[in-house]
Amino acid sequence: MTRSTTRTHCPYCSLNCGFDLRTEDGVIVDLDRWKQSPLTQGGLCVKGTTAHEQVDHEDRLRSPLVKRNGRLVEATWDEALDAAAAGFRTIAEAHGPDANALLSGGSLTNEKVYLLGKFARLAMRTRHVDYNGRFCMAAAGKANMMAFGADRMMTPLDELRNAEVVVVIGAHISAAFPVALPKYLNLVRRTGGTVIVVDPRAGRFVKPEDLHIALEPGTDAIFFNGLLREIARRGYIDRNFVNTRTTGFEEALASALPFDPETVQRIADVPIAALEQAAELIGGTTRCMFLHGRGPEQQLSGTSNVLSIINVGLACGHVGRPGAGVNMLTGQRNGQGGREWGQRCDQLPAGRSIRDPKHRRTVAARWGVEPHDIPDAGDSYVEILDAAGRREVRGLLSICTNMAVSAPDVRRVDEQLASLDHLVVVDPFLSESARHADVVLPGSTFAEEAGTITTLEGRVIRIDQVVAPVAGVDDMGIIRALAARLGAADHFAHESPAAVFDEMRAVSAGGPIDYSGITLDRLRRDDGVFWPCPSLDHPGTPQLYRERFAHADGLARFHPIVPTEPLDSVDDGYPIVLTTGRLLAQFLSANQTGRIERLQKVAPGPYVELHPETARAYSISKDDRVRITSRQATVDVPWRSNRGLRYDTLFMPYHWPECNVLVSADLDPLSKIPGFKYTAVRIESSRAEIDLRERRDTGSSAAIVSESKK
Ligand SMILES: Nc1nc2c(c(=O)[nH]1)N[C@H]1C(S)=C(S)[C@@H](COP(=O)(O)OP(=O)(O)OC[C@H]3O[C@@H](n4cnc5c(=O)[nH]c(N)nc54)[C@H](O)[C@@H]3O)O[C@H]1N2
Ligand SMILES: Nc1nc2c(c(=O)[nH]1)N[C@H]1C(S)=C(S)[C@@H](COP(=O)(O)OP(=O)(O)OC[C@H]3O[C@@H](n4cnc5c(=O)[nH]c(N)nc54)[C@H](O)[C@@H]3O)O[C@H]1N2
Ligand code: SF4
Ligand SMILES: [Mo]
Repeated sequence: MTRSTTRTHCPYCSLNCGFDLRTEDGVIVDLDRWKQSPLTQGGLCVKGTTAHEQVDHEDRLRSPLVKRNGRLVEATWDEALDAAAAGFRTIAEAHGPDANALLSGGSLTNEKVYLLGKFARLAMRTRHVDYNGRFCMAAAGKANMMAFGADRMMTPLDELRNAEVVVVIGAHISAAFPVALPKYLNLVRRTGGTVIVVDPRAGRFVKPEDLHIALEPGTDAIFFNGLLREIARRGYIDRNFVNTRTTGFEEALASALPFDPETVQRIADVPIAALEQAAELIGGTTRCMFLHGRGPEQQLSGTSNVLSIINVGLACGHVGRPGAGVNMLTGQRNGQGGREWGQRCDQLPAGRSIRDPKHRRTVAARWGVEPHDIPDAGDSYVEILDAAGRREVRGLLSICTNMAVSAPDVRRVDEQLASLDHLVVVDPFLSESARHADVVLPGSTFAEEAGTITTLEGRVIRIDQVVAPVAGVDDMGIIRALAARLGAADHFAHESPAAVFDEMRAVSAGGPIDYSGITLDRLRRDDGVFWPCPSLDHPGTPQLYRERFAHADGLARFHPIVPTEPLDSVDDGYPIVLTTGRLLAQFLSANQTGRIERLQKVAPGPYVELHPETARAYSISKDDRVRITSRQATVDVPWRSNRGLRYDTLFMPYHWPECNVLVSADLDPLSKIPGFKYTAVRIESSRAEIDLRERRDTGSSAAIVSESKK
């Protein structure tokens, strides 16, 4: 028997907890904690301890599938790859290359992200390539680019040790970042510091001694404008920092002046005393760290919401000093690298802009093409699906994303996928989206590939291959095989992920996201390396912006914020806000975690949370189901009581399609992120008999009842 042990990282969230996987004769048999793993030090949540169970799972796709007579049937790799490529070729010939599109994901390694961006531009020759970070980090990334000139967490999380005040804004730490972060918050509390939580719902991580600001959903910019005004009134502006390191303060402050404490109380439902206390705590310390999650970001005003938080951080000078920072919490394991390496519709690799002629020239030279061979910027994720609905996009390659659960207004997504002439899905498991596919190619899991990942902190780490791909070919092999069939083999001749990484380092040299000094050997030796790292002897850059920001003039920018009403706002017909998010035991569309028995037991299917008083007001009793109607649709689900919620707010975990049936596909105009965190709904008790919807064997007892008229 051959035994071996390989060090790797959890495939789910951006904390990237490390562990060792033990194999016997090429099969994973167990997992050992890696006690010194960066950031999380051997910690693992229940998803991590079971992550390896997906690799050899009986549901794994072990053979490609092609649609024949309306049914997906097994095919050989050659048949399936030929059919996949032929579909894209036929569409391009008849309707032009922009009639094909590619959608991908932030769970892919940096190498695959890079190859996919290149594949879209040089093999499919389409403008339309985007990825699921559009649903996730788009608003935070856009705001960080606007304010600071770069898109990366500015302070490594270990600086939380030095923080006196931590402000957690719309991040559900106990479910979404369950390892390391709760410990840091406890440390802050134990050492006499304060945790401020800005969230309409109190997650388990919120403690009685914290200052919990249960604002009305969708009102972050109002609250943070009010906070800026109050901090200025109390004389807490760091004038020296503002004068020497930033521009635009006066305009930002002017935009905040209408938001006096009474106005904030009236619109955002934040008590005047709470606003004053927050202003005193945040303004009165030099060691304050902001951590924001998707709460303020997945809104139609997501970008301005984040900018309003940044305004407060900059005004107090909470940047670049010990225990300080305005930090976004990236979500997927490679949510950071996923937005760096060119799979975004407006971006070339290493954060280079597709619209900047100099960047186009640099990338074209490395790729051995002319700048005009690289297509222009294309559409974002939801816009690509919309174009499919209009039959402007007719072919779609979907790899590592599951829009039939995760995109807003999923019933419309089902129609859009059905109206495609050609859908190719690459996924280790048959997903809801793959049911619409013409060709399904078995994708790889984390254990079947090598490469690099960039964690939420901006730390580049290394993934080693543990076992051979169960279907015989891995994702990179699929990309290469398709490229060859589309006549672009020369651009994808890399022998290994390491060769891809070397090309990426070269493309990044001297650019905004510089990996040129990072080598796989360094990643093996160290705890990872933070970018930018421009040379082999450069130590990497854990802390950004100590002396300058990434804008050409080195200054950060304030932005005036004019809060807007949510488009889908509450009214008499839809008086309650539905907000959505995560459960500890499931990951995103649950296509992986939903197959792991231990996780399914804890979180078997959809439900909605109501405050018990809200349930009483609507005469909903314990065993009733709740019928929820939004302007999109109606669903029927079981409910659970949660005293940590506002009376006028419901929470629904999003891991099952019942949730996004309700959410509209409207977008934040600046970042094109959907408003997953705010849907106006009405509720009633539902005791009616209903048809149960078929869905894996999750034991889901939810039902999608009907479509409501807009
Ligand atoms: N277990 C688990 N962990 C995960 C994931 C998973 O699927 N499962 N996914 C990963 C990914 S991709 C991501 S992006 C992260 C997401 O991490 P989080 O952003 O922490 O996760 P969410 O559950 O979406 O929680 C958002 C929080 O915002 C609050 N909120 C809702 N509306 C508002 C509002 O208007 N304003 C404010 N201030 N708050 C509001 C909600 O009550 C909730 O507490 O998690 C990562 N970690
Ligand atoms: N209502 C609501 N909707 C949301 C959110 C919310 O808070 N509320 N959150 C949004 C957020 S933050 C995100 S990030 C998106 C995520 O939305 P999705 O893009 O749907 O994310 P996943 O469910 O991870 O889908 C990834 C798919 O790729 C497969 N996969 C995983 N790893 C690999 C790999 O290495 N190779 C290949 N080929 N396939 C792989 C998985 O099996 C899965 O089917 O959802 C968003 N949708
Ligand atoms: S899901 Fe996140 S917290 Fe849980 S083990 Fe994996 S990386 Fe760690
Ligand atoms: Mo995400």
